[in-house]
Amino acid sequence: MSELKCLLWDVDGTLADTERDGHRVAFNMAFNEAGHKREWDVPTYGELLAVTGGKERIRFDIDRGGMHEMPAEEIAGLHARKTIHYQTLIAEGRIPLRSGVRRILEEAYAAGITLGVATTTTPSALDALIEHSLGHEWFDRFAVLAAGDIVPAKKPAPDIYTYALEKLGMSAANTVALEDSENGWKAADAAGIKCVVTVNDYTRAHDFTGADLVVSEFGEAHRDAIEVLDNPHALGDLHHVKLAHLRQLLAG
Ligand code: XBP
Ligand code: MG
Repeated sequence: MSELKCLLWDVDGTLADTERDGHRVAFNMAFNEAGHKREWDVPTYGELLAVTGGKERIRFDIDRGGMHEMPAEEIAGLHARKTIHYQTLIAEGRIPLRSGVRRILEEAYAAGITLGVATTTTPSALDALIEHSLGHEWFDRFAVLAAGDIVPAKKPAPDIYTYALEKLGMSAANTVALEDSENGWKAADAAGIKCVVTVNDYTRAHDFTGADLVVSEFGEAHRDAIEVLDNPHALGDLHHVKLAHLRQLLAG
């Protein structure tokens, strides 16, 4: 039995549905601008999401014959342009937070729970989402923003979670992770952190066997009840996910 002291948040797909209408669109803008005859449509991008990290995703598409060969510096340049396009899309306010995210964040912050981010996304892309979707004050409210190439191995490796815990001086036993994908859940699990999964259209069919709670969204009291896909700890009253449920996961 442990006390909940820390929440570690994934970003893409968890805080907001950034992949389909944010990252994917920005990749295509960068490809088009650079004269690459390549467009990642919605299903293709779903396949490519098996690989975390934008540069790694381009490399993967090259290796499977989707794009022509290019050196690492060119991939990095293409990805840098993609990140700029992504920041612009986010600044236009196109990507709202998912339901229940702000409520849980605010309740946890008010309760003195340490908040952190553990993501494979690029730091400047994360900054744009915080600034435009969450609000500037959240730069101070997150005690750590662990992102991108700060660790060599991206999710499903546990490294980004281990890094965040070390930075915070926090134990995995007092922490819950919030994730949306199989790679994300595996990363949290490999770091020994209990994990709540909130699925989206890209991740609903992923294998979350062993996750601590799997839901369609965190939800809100005034909206329809969320869909509970897996509830192995038998948490009660899951109309929407509350901070109390996250505490219960560690208490049980
Ligand atoms: C998701 C990712 C990222 C984004 C693209 O990160 O794998 O690569 O798709 O971002 P998470 P970059 O779910 O861990 O937040 O192009 O900046 O890598
Ligand atoms: Mg994610």
